[in-house]
Amino acid sequence: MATNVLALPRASQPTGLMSWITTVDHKRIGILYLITAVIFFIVGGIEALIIRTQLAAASNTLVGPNLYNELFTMHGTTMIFLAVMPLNSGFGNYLVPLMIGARDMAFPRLNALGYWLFLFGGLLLYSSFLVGGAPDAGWFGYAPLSERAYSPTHGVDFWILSLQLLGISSIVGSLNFIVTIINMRAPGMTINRLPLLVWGTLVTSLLVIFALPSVSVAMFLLLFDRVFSTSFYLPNNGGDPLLWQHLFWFFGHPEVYIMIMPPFGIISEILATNSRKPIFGYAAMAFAFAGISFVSFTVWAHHMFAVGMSPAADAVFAGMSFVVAVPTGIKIFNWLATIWRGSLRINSAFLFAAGFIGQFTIGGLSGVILAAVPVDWQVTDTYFVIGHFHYTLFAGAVLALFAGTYYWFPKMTGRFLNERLGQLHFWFTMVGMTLVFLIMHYVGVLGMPRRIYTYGAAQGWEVWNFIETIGAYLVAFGVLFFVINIITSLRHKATATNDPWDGQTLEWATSSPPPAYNFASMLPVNSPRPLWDAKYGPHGEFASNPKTVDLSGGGTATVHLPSPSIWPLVLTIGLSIIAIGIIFGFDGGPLALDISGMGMALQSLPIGLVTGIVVFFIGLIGWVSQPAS
Ligand code: HEM
Ligand SMILES: [Cu+2]
Repeated sequence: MATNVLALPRASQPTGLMSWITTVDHKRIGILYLITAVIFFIVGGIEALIIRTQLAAASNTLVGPNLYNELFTMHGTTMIFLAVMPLNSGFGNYLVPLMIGARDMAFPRLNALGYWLFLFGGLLLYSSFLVGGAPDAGWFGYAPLSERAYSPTHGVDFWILSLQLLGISSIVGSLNFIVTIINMRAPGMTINRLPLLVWGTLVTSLLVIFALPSVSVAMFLLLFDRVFSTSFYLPNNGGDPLLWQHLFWFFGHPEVYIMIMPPFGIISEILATNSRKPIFGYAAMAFAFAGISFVSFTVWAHHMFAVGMSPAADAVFAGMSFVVAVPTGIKIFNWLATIWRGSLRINSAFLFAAGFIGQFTIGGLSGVILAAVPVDWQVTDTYFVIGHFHYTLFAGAVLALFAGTYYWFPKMTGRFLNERLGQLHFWFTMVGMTLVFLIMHYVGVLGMPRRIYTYGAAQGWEVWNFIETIGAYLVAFGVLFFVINIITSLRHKATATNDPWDGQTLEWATSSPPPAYNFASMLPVNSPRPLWDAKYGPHGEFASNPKTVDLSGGGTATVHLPSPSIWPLVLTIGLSIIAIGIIFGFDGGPLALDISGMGMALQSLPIGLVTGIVVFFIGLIGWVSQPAS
């Protein structure tokens, strides 16, 4: 990283909107990720509310079966790929370089590319609503349901191609995190001193690299089936639907850990600081991250017990699924031990983190129940499963991400979020989510299948569904308080100091918000808590008279920073046009130019695809010919 003292001339720096469009600053990119992902979270939440409103009464007619299929598919896809994963990327981008004492990510432009691909992937997915229908085959898109014959609109094509864009986004983001964490740490910040959020991000990035290609391949094969009439998954022509399921879940199971490990890291940071103790069992926590990720590659077929695998396969996948509980349990006990006898600061961040431990544990336990093959046979595809995974994803990932927002908002904006609104948000969320998701387990055991748009009064599910829907609205009110809180707090005066929570890690050693170059100087790093060591001494010797630390240089340092770039956006636009060109460029689609009269072997030219490739190469050439800084 360049540390020569050389500031860019002010005039060449874009300002206003342009400065955001061309930014390569990891903090700004992190904030773009966070804002965009919160908007998608709200959209996915509105879809959930429509689903829940439809199911509130028996034989309801608010939405019909087709729209219902689109709604749950879009809800699931949105929450996973457009809300939780990018929220993790947002926190990671903002915090990882600060926590390891770096000036930026290793590849700042690649970082911007990751954000633009995320935004355009999301927009592409949602544009399907406007042109003929959204995807409707569920978030795991089982073939042959997702084949052209059973899902004839372009919805699934949009789904495939936007997920490919999002996939590239995740891969480049993960490579960037891995290289940054391996190569850019401050002197003394060895692997066994990394803050746990950095550990969580590192492990998640490795999972993305190993798991995502599987689903990318699966989706290309499905695209070939749909666009070029191959038959990878069509049994009539010798294809195999189970191939899809294996390729999908080889990604799909690690995906749940991809979503949950950065939140594990967030929780660890918050509980330690707010208990005014070091995290309990640091090494065990780090090993548990590694253990969970390894085991997560050996359990994918627990999503497929009902397809009729051999008893031996069932037994192995069930056994390995039980094993996941061991490292996860280690984490839960270590979090409890961290709080134990701490001098607790009970604020919104702490409440959400503590709520996470309790609720996530319930999700983990129902997971162990589901791993028992005969139980799974009974409740597979019922609301029991929906209840289980919302306990891990909502009670897990989302609660932790709320906690992280309350905790790091002062660092990112210089402003505190309001505590009263925060606690209202917390209680509405806790009560609401328990009503929705706990009751789901019960109606599931009563036999209510997932993905049904209505049910008869004689089933006896109505009262439970009604209560669930009330719960969903409580959660929505909680989110409303959260959004109001963010908007009103941004209008208040900036009162946050560098280190409002007496933090342990380096992000609290610079100003709030940090200067563009993060740090003007660096602390020696001799433990996972370099800031505590600096304030209190390695053995707490200055505890009664802590030293103050400010590494920001008061905004006076001049540091050579990477120059802004428009090319990541251009490259993304090219890839998006390619995607649209593929969807509409074949089978006589509107973007297929008829050239049959020109006497060439080719009958039609996919002009969208060709245009996209041209734009993509313009972007690429611009990118490589712009100097790195
Ligand atoms: C207020 C919060 C939420 C509510 C009320 C809610 C409600 C629901 C309901 C009722 C279904 C079942 C639809 C059906 O099978 O007919 C569902 C499915 C699903 N939800 Fe949520 N959800 C919420 C938040 C989340 C979050 C945060 C995530 C992920 C991070 C998520 C991921 C999913 C997924 C993956 C499905 C499965 C979709 C499918 O079957 O293809 N949900 N949700
Ligand atoms: Cu799984």
